[in-house]
Amino acid sequence: MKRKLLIAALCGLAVLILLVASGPLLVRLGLLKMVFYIQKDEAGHVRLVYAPVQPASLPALKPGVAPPVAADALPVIIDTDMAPDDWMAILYLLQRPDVDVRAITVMGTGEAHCGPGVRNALDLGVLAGRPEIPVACGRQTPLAGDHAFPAAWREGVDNLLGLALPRNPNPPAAESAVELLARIVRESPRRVHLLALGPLTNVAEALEADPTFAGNLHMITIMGGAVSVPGNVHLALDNANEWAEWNIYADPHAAALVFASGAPITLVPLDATQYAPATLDFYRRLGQDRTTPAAEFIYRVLTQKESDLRAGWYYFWDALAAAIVTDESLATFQEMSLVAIDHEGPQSGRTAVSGNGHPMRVATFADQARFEALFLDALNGRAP
Ligand code: AGV
Ligand code: CA
Repeated sequence: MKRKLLIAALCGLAVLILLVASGPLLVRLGLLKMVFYIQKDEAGHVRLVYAPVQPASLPALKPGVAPPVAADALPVIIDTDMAPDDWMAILYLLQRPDVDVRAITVMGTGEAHCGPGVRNALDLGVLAGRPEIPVACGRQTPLAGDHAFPAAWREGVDNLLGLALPRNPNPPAAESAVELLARIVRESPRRVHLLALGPLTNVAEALEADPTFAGNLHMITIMGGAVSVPGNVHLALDNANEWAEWNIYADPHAAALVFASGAPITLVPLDATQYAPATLDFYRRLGQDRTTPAAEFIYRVLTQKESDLRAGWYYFWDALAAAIVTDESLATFQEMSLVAIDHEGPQSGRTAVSGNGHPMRVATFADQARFEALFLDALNGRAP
């Protein structure tokens, strides 16, 4: 009996090894689009996954053509940590004729590291026909504390989930992210809308460095926080912090400074983004409707994320915040007085309602169907 079990186990192991070992070869031969491989999951545990690989046979993406920027377009700076849904938010805004993206700033405290994050942002500019948009990076450590994103996530976004973009020949901006933010806001004849899609390290530093910065902004729209719903760091970390959302958690002191700055703030927390899950249905519709390099690239991104879509734990967090910048009627808002808890402890990074808080506009609901329609149209270059 014991012997039979042993033989069965050995056979199972042999089949497993064969599958893992032969996968890359079969993919190269074009015989396999899915492959078993060993991956670290969100908590850093090693697991065996069956997932699509970037087929070497995927055709290279061509540079896209930008829509002409309207004369009265909204000037926007995107401050981003260059995660996959940040790519979606960036491409959404670059494809909208009513938005003029003036700069992209990357913080070194989010999901991407500075080098790959800046490279990928420059290359997204090519994909959307805007290779001249300046891109700069900021500091690599939070203003306080040491909360970092999981290494496995950082590796995945740094290498574009194994995908490729057309190369941008332009170098990164000569300025730092904070210098670029401050200069664009100072020089803009119209007040700039700042869209913050990662930890608030750069935004806090710009507010500190330039006392005129807050007053010259039209609005800071922040994807971050969780007010009346659980946070999301506990889903990936084995900690008991059920309150914090990643972007606030990764640099809580920066968030506290931004909240207290007096700048006009629209917060798009998990309360609102829970209404924008990345669904298989949307993925399939995009599959039937992808006529631009930007739409094709996001289709490839979602293909790499297909198992996350099936599991229901991927959201269009940042793309929703970007869409709200262009069309406020997508969301329902409430005025709230909030603090970002920035001391170390089980609630570090929480965004809480408080009598000592700072007034801001908080999105608490989003219209999923209208968001998806706007997103699909913009990716395909169909003007609103
Ligand atoms: O908390 C949402 C923020 C967004 O800016 N990011 C992802 C978006 O870019 C962090 C995050 C939370 N859950 C994640 C995240 C997950 N499961 N995978 C990757 N990033
Ligand atoms: Ca982000």
